[in-house]
Amino acid sequence: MKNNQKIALITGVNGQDGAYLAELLLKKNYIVHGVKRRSSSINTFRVDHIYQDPHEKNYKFRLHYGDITDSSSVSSIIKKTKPDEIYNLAAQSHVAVSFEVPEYTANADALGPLRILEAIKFHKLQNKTKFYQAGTSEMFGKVQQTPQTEKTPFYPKSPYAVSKVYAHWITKNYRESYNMFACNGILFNHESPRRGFEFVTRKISLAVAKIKNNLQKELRLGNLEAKRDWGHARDYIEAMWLMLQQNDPEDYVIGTGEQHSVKEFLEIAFNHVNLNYQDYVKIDKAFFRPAEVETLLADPFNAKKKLKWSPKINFENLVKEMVESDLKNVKDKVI
Ligand code: NAP
Ligand code: G4F
Repeated sequence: MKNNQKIALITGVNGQDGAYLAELLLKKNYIVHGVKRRSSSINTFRVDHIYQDPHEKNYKFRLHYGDITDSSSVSSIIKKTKPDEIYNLAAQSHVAVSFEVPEYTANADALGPLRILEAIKFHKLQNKTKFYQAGTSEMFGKVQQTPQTEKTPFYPKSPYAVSKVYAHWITKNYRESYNMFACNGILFNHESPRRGFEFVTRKISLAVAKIKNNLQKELRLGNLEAKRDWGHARDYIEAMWLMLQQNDPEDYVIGTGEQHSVKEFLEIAFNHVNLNYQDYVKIDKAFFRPAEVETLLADPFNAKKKLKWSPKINFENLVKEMVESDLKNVKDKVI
């Protein structure tokens, strides 16, 4: 290991964002440690292409078993790796699921970041280790002002969002109490061909590919009127990294400043393969939530000004990239 080589630790490394971030950091010559949790089926498919033999001496990428609901594993991984930067991306990240497993969601999404912050303090790494917390626009919930900025008050509408509000404030509290370099990214929805299958965008892109290939007949969805500020995950992980490269730790809203409905996503996705979504989509009450977030729209002014960050991939290209990728997945029979 060279002296100037930075060490990063990513929790949730096999998630959509974790995999893109690991690639970005490796490209920037970091040594990257990732936390994977034990599962009865293999769950490292998004990072398999960068996997390295754990016996490799000059490794650049290494995975560790751990779980952010387990303080001892969090503490021992941080002690072992002594990272310059920790990106806490691990979470039970599905809003609808959080209504079904609220206590687990709080344990992972609220107390998980607390466990990491405590471990940094316990191992006296607060002058070395910078911390990124994966915050969310869901915290704005029943929006109190449009568009939403870093100053917009939170009004969370799900166990997921309430847990993330705790995570936001505990990160800020450790920054102010212990002078830690700790930042909250308040990220609006971001998608990609690596998005989990149960989120609405990926559910649509995969359905389009299957319907086009006569492998699926209809697509059952919930609220089509919901509006989101949708960007591309590849753009958003750049913003996470930029936050930790600044002189001072701050919280930033990250989004495109453009809003689209689920219906608009459907229109572009189905039109791309010359189909009309109205012929295939059925509304199913099972996909409505006990409480819905109707509208989210970012004002990423601070990120543009201070981080010099702006999104490169627009909504239409995002939708088309996801559909194209799933058409290929279906053709190659990898899904
Ligand atoms: P994702 O694809 O669902 O990935 C979440 C990752 O966390 C997965 O690798 C998962 O592991 C891991 N994980 C879950 N529970 C864990 C636990 N108890 N211990 C250790 N690891 C655990 O989510 P994403 O879209 O990449 O999002 C990354 C982060 O940003 C999340 O915190 C999410 O809440 C937040 N966020 C996402 C968005 C968005 O639009 N994507 C917007 C705002 C904020 P498995 O692979 O084993 O399941
Ligand atoms: O794709 P979604 O499940 O994303 P949601 O709830 O906005 O949450 C995502 O973005 C957050 C950032 O704001 C993240 F913090 C969070 O981790 C996650 O990544 O749903 C988007 C919209 C909702 O209004 C939902 O009600 O689509 C609507 N929808 C309609 N039918 C559906 C469906 N959502 C899902 N998942 N499945 C449906 O069948």
